[in-house]
Amino acid sequence: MATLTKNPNVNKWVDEMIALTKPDKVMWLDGSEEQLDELRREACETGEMIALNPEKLPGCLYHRTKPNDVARVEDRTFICTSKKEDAGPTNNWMDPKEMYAMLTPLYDGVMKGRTMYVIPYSMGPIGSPIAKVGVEVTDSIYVVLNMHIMTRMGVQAFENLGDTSDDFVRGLHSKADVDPEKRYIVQFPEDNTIWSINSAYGGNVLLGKKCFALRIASYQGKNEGWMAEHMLILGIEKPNGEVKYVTAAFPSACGKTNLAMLIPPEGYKKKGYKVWTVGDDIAWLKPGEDGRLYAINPENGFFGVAPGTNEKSNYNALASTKKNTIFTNVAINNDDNTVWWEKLTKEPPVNATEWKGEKVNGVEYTAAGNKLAHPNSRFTAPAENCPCISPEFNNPQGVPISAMIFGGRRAKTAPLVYQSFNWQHGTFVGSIMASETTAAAAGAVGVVRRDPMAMLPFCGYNMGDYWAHWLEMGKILGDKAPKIFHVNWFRTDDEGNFIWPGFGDNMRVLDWIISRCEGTVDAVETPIGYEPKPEDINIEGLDGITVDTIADLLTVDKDLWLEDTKSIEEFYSRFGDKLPKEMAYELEALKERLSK
Ligand code: GTP
Ligand code: SPV
Ligand code: MN
Repeated sequence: MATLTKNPNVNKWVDEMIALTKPDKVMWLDGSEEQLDELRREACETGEMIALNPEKLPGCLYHRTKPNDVARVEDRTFICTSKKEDAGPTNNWMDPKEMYAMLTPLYDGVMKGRTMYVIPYSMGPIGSPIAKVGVEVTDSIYVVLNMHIMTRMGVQAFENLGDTSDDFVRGLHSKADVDPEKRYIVQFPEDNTIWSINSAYGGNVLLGKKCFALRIASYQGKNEGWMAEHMLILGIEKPNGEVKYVTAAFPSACGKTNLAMLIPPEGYKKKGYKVWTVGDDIAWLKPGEDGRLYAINPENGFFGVAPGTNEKSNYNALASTKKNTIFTNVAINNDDNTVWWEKLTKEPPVNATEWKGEKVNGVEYTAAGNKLAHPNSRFTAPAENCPCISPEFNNPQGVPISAMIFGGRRAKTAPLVYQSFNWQHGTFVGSIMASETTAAAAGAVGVVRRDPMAMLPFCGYNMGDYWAHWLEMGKILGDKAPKIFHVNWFRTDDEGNFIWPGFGDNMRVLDWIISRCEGTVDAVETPIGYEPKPEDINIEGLDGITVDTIADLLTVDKDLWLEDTKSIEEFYSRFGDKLPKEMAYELEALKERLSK
């Protein structure tokens, strides 16, 4: 099939990829429904995908990946820059020449007997000055159908690129044999190139997402004066109709999608508050003409964690999955050919197929302690399905950001919310983030690790240089910079139960954050930052939560924090002279305030 673009840079690169992987056929994705339907039909015929109940879940497809291929693989993810120090101590590194030499034989002829799909896509609204173009070649229909939901895919992306530009990200993916021993997810930031092989799962293969929109884009942002962050974007509409936008960076599976689609508690709804979703995972941020920081969501859909999502916990996310959605590694309810996952409903289906494909009695199976859906099972849902999608979602200019929020899962240390003293201190607050690990990446779950700005697995260059870039952006933005906050929804009591109700009630914390941005509420100065007075968190209509509970959620245990500073110091020491002196200064200042 003929190429879709005159751009010689694209055509030359695709020809090279064809010569390397030797597919039987090449198909350029123009984005038409006709073409996509042909692929859906083919995938259902071969069993790669399963069509779900057309009445209850119209246009929805099911897919299961190999049990060895269910999450991102951080130990097999590389940043290949010519100098090792440019990747930094938190990334796996290999010399680009060596990496290309090692991977080339794995790709040689890998698409023999297969079709190569060439996917042009835009990250960000077509025509946005912040958007960028990528081209992914892949041998997986699953990837094509997911990229269709997650990005603006098709010929219009080439129109955005133009006939001569070389500014596109080159993504080469092959599922190959899905061999975990030969699985590599490799970024070459200096070449605008991503090579991914032997996986067919999510963040490893939808190359527009973590590989481009965070790893490559963070590197581009440093060089071009903007930021690519692992952040949701939401708008809070006040009763007077004014909308304030905030971003929030939480590590994987720590509540971004939930916060982005939050439904305010009754009391707030009655007053006229609304929440609008702009993005649930990634934000690209750039100073606008008025000097403020503007954000776009480079994605066009949600690749969300399924388990735990239900009518009550996240109504809007669930509603987004009711049509034209792809489900990966959830369970099937065989009574009506729909899907199920843990906590979707109280009772699991009796007549179920668990995520690996075995037919089981769902009630007995879960009673024995098994999970029907994989903990990192996901839905890929079009953003346009979301009942609270922001009217600004496609605004090419993005939305102006008032506050940036960091957060993680901490059982004890971090309080419910605090505000940084200023941008530099806020950068420090982001840099010392820590969180318990989740099922979103392969490896142990529940281990506390440092995860600066929720970017540990996603920063495409030296994290020390990344902090320097944050400081630099603060200088450019000056007094127009967003205010920086930190939250923790996950403090537990002595029995290990979450104290804060979370979810929709997080609106109460957002309310305080917005009031701080507007300068309409006071705060208490603590060694770690400004905290609310307990009575300033609105608890109206909350069962079992008193002002004392809030006070408890806001305590700063100085001994625990001093203990924590030791681990920060150890973490910082890995960066050597790449650690900005401002960060070292902030750490010393924190220690001093805690010791007083
Ligand atoms: P990625 O897509 O991996 O980046 O995850 P995410 O950050 O979007 O996380 P998501 O919103 O999907 O939430 C992950 C898990 O956290 C789910 O099991 C939620 O039920 C749980 N969660 C989200 N918000 C809250 C909250 O406010 N309180 C509590 N206790 N749990 C929450
Ligand atoms: C994450 O792990 O942060 C995700 C899922 O959003 S993945 O696309 O697999 O990276
Ligand atoms: Mn994510």
